[in-house]
Amino acid sequence: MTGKLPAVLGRIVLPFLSLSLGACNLELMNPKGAVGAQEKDLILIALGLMLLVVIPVIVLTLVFAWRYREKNTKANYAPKWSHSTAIEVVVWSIPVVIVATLGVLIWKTTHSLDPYRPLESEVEPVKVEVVSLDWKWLFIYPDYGVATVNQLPVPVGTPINFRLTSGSNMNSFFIPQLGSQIYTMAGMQTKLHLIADEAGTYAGRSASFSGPGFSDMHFKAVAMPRERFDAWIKQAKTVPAVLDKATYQTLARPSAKAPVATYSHVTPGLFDSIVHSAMTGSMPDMTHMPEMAHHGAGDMPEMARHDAGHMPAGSVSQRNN
Ligand SMILES: [Cu+2]
Repeated sequence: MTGKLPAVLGRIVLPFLSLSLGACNLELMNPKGAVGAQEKDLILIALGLMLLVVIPVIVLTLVFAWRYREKNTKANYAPKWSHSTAIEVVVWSIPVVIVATLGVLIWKTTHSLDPYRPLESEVEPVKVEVVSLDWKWLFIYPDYGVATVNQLPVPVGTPINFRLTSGSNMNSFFIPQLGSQIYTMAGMQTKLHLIADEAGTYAGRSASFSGPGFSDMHFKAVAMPRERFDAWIKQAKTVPAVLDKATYQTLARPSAKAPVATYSHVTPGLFDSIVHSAMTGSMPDMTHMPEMAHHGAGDMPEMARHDAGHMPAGSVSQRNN
């Protein structure tokens, strides 16, 4: 019995640990965009600061255990010892300095890496509207009127301004190599700003369990040079499939392992109507919700309701930059 336990632990825990660590570290430690790179630095700095405590504690534990072992007659024997100002100073001041440093660092980066904060760039951003569905990702490019499922082509070196919502369960949108993850929730809108600095294909996933099809809820973010992106848009506009209300409702039905798809035309305002439909329980007209209907969702926070983009352009752009 006792002999079996470590073997079982080894068989279950070790592969799991190496898998999870391997999967996370490789991607998080190998960022391909400015946001991801800053987050990598932040992780490493925070890790280093905490190791300033952890490593001495581990080393000193071993040193003390060895030095004050029973058989060592050379070590001081001090049964009455109770206080050392020097030790108190070290034990308190180092953690205070570390906590203060971490505090300042986190305060600053919480603001500089705020997912809602638009990225500074000379390049005009590309807008993408993300809808998490059971169990697939829908990406709408409102400026181009095209949409994709489970594939996210983006131009390199261009800020991507995401607006995100969910057509059903709560999910978490995450492209580890590009940076911050953010939640998607039905009836609400979240925002995220990312950039890819290198061309390549990056894994995207939901980082929030959302049901039986969740394990296959992957997508690929494909960062490509601007010319190739423009060519892709041109090509996408020739695809026969269109994303209208009926197509969306079919797409929104639960299904696992949804294949990559492209739609050449998206009904304008689809994203906003998906946000609103979660509040009213029905799929409204694509144009605009009657004021009664969505203002009747009394339990929604004011920001969330009015962040949905149907406000007069001036007031929205002022608040949202
Ligand atoms: Cu409103």
